[in-house]
Amino acid sequence: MFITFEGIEGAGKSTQAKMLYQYLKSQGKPVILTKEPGGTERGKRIREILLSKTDEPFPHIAELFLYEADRNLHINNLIKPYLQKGYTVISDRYTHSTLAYQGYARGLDINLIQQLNNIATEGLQPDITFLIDIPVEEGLKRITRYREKDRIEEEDINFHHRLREGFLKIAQQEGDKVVVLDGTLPPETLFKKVLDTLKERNII
Ligand code: Z5A
Repeated sequence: MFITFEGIEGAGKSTQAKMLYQYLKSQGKPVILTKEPGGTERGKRIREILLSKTDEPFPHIAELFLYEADRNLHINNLIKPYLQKGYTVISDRYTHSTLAYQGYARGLDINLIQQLNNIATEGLQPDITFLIDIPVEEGLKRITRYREKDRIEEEDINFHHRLREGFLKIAQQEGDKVVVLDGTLPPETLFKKVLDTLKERNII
């Protein structure tokens, strides 16, 4: 099974992804936790290019291609091989992030991104996606509490509002493939909802 977590910065998706990984591991299930960008060796180098700050302009198309290149490495060198070995793969971010960040927030063409997502993933879609939704101000407050903002997090507040709205729109369009959860709930309450959903759908 392939499970992805999505959301704006500070939503708490990494926390939920880790909790699920630890839970499945404790049950003796074969499971791997990974992330985008940077789930592979080469991907880590791409991540550094994407998130570091320099004075050189970063055209949106160049950024988009790097996320898709990272994804294609991720699919071929990690996700597919582990799925073939019978592992559950949990990814902290995947294609919905590109639609939300590069599409809805940056304003690149949604159809173009969908096409590139299909090429990069070679058609591999998650069995389920959890969108952890949280108000923008709350998410940004959480991240500035524990670390310095990266290049994308420094975008203006309207960027972050477009991002959250974009994620919600994607979830609405994708129906029950994307489960929206309230990220303002305590981590344990949220995690119970994640587990209940996965059990109800016979995913775990
Ligand atoms: N990006 C993109 O533009 N296009 C793409 O296609 C892809 C990605 C794949 C990756 O950053 C960046 O790349 C990201 C999108 C862009 N944007 N930025 N910047 P990243 O991987 O470094 O960071 P992130 O994915 O944005 O994660 P994050 O900011 O660290 O947030 P999070 O994973 O949602 O949250 P967390 O680490 O679980 O928790 C954040 C804090 O909140 C922490 O102190 C927790 O203890 C606390 N927390 C967590 N859950 C809760 C609850 N439920 N209640 C209260 N407090 C909580």
